[in-house]
Amino acid sequence: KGEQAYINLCKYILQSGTKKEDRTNTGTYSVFGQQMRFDLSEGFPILTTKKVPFKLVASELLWFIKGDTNIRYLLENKNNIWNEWAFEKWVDSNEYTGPDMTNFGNRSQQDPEFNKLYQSQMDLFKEKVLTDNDFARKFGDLGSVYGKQWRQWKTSQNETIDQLKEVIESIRTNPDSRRHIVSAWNPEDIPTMALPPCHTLFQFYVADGKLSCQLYQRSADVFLGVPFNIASYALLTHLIAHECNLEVGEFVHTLGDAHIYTNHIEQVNMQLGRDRRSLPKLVINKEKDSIFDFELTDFELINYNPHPSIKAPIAV
Ligand code: DHF
Ligand code: TMP
Repeated sequence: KGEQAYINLCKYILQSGTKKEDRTNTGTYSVFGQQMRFDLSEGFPILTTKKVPFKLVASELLWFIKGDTNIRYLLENKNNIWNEWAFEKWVDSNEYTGPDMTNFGNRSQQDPEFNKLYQSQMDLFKEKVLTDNDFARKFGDLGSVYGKQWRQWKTSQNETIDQLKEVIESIRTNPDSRRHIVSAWNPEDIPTMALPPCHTLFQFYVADGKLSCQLYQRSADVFLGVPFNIASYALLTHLIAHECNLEVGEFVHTLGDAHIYTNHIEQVNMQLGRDRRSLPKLVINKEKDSIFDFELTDFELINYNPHPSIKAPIAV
């Protein structure tokens, strides 16, 4: 349970995972079908064996909740976690006239000269997304990703479905329902997405006055993505419980392809050598109740004293 489940998963993948090639040409150790459980009443389940940047988790979640799919909002909040996938669309387009950026993810890790070029193009890209509205509209947008599907799922009748609003309404009015589901997986829209959704579908469950959430994540970068995903869905569950006057129950994290990239192994081993610490508490501004009104300053983690962060390259 809890962070120990995460640690056990890492050990299990390193010991028993299949060596498996992947889309990014990085290589992984991978297992299929795993589940971790986090009791949210025991404290906020952010990892303590490495520092996870909570503010970045929170601004990404607020971005989903707003229904936004453009990285401009993230950049305005100094959040760079989605840059590569927007940048890729730009450098692959015929409007891009700079140096060749083919395969920039791998090359920037292997070739220091290229990395300098890449960093300067990335800085230029960020500047343009932040200051040029037309450019941002064209290249800052990741397509019909999470925010779009959660808030404005397009129907065949050209109407939209606000899945997030509806699920909150159904939790409030019909807590026993077994249909509290939000899906980001929209087969028709997959071709328009910079990255098909990794956190694919989630379901809420109410029992004994407590709200639980289960996520099905089809693909899980266990070192970089998963610590964010755990904290993000824990935060989402807290916010919805707050709005629905429920206590928090469990976050159940179910993983499809759960993998550790071969260039993260050293980092994972370092993390496995550390002891767990006590969990922080999440404090939410009591004056607000709608999930759609929250801002970054409305929640805070107290007593989060993790081991230092551990850097690792992300597979693009
Ligand atoms: N691709 C891959 N290969 N793995 C991912 O986890 C992933 N996640 C995405 C988009 N594409 C992805 C969105 N979420 C980081 C964390 C989550 C995330 C993207 C990136 C990340 O790099 N985290 C660093 C700190 C980043 C920072 O401080 O700016 C970390 O050490 O946790
Ligand atoms: P894929 O589309 O080929 O599965 O690649 C997506 C990669 O990103 C994969 O390593 C999983 C990882 N990922 C997460 O772990 N969590 C996330 O939230 C996101 C967006 C991606």
